[in-house]
Amino acid sequence: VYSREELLDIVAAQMPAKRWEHVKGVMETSVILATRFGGDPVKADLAALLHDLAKFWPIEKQEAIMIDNGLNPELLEYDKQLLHAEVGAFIAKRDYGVADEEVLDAVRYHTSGRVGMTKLDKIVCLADYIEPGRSFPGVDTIRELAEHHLEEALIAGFDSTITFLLEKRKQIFPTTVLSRNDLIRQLG
Ligand code: DGI
Ligand code: FE
Ligand code: FE
Ligand code: FE
Repeated sequence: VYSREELLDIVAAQMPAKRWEHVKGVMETSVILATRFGGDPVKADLAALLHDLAKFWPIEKQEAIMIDNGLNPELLEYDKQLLHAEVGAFIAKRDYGVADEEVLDAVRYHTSGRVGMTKLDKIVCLADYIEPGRSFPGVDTIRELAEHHLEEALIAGFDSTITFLLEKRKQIFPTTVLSRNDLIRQLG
């Protein structure tokens, strides 16, 4: 089991400096959102620290980890950018000794979301969209929504991803759509 200080160094070593700046932005934003929306800031900080740990690992290595360990085979049919979330949660548990399943789930579902997202899942997924280093069309609208409305902001985040994928003529991972629908259903 590693301390938070040790994990900071370990995670930073897995990625280029620019991506590490993103991770620090997600940590900072996750803690703010947890405080704002009644989440656990300690878990939010840890999940944010871990969320992209495998993002810059070679895709072949990510695929091998998925296959060798029987992780969600459906993911292998879609964009390779989806794998790092599942692989990150697996490595955090197996190699970094992270045992908190709520934290591991927030890492696992930070890209696609899931039906029945926990508050921690929502916080990390939203922070990933709006951390200070992010710039994409519509990000400021999502930031404004995030001042008061966790779910509305997250729906806007998923909408921006789905729009981006449509424009690029990419496949949409069904869970991404199901997560968005589930949030809309919850709001009524
Ligand atoms: O890892 P990050 O870049 O910080 O953000 P992320 O984990 O949310 O990854 C988003 C990337 O995944 C983005 O380039 C779009 C791509 N992607 C491909 N298919 C899907 C998808 N993202 C989502 N949410 N859903 C998909 O179906
Ligand atoms: Fe990610
Ligand atoms: Fe995301
Ligand atoms: Fe990220």
